[in-house]
Amino acid sequence: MKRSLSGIQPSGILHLGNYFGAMKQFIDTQNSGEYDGFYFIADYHSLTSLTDPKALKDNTYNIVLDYLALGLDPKKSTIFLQSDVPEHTELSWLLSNVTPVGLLERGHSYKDKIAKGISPNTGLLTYPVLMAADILMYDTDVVPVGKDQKQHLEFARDIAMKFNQQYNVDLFKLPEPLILDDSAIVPGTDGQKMSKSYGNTINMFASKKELKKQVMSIVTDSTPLEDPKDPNNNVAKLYALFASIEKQNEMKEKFLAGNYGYGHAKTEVLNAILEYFGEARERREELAKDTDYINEVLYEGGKKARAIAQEKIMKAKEAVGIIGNL
Ligand code: AQP
Repeated sequence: MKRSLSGIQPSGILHLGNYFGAMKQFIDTQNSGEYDGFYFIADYHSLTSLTDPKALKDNTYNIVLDYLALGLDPKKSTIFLQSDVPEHTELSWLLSNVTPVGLLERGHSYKDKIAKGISPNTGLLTYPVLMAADILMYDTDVVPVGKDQKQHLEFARDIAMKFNQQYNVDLFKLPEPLILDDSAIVPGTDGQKMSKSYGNTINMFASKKELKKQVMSIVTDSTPLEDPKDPNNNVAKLYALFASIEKQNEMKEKFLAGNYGYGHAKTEVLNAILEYFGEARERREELAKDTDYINEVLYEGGKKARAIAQEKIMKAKEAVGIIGNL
């Protein structure tokens, strides 16, 4: 059976971009029965941008709830915390020594964050090396991710090849990205990539009041109500995530005809979100009452992942000539 692996950073609350870009595919691959799925919470990665310990703890717990409420099943998939498998950081160090700094400096995500005025720490630069370790540790075949992560996947392949070549081993498998074209990059309320760190998210499990506020804040132009509007505006793009082709075309026609305002369309988007995530929202409320169950899921998942990681790190250390006695 092929192995699928991916993670999400607990750097904030899960949003539509995380869901349609990544999470939905975790669940679809799990339910296809064709993959052995490993899905983790990238808590070490989130330290590159998050410095509030309480927020990190809350976000971590929230993402596990999201995973479970949206349909990841611990009986079928391995769900764990990155930090429960310290071998990830150990492997990251070994890999960093075959990774040219120039490669990391060319990272789109790194460059985008700098362009946004974020002052980079070393972790932000070396983020793709830790990500390569996450993936290569488990002989991963496919990595379901959003399009923004495509380059990081290429880095993971480059790093694997470099390590295998340098040490003349066949230790790391080359992973393939699994990217769905129609939700490759989900736009945020401002039309740019929806991102926790850009403050432009729509969080499907936010309170209904907050969700409404987020949807109503989708940026539109000032075309008067009665005039025709661009049918590919930000509101229509987000509606497309939920609606059938027929419904999408209906909305486009209404925009072209005029007398259909952005406010009307936003209300349709809000209703679509509430309907789409209605059941998951209820399940999530139930799951939130059972902290023991959440901890048990993480404990079991961590144990299973760690056993695999311990074997792999021994082989990696042996390849580079590190003698481990313990
Ligand atoms: N807007 C998006 N469209 C499609 N996919 C997206 N993903 C994130 N945003 C979009 C996918 O979600 C997965 C988990 O992402 P992450 O949280 O690990 O990192 P990220 O891509 O950096 O997500 P954010 O929200 O932009 O986080 P911050 O702001 O903390 O950097 C990935 O598979 C990603 O492709």
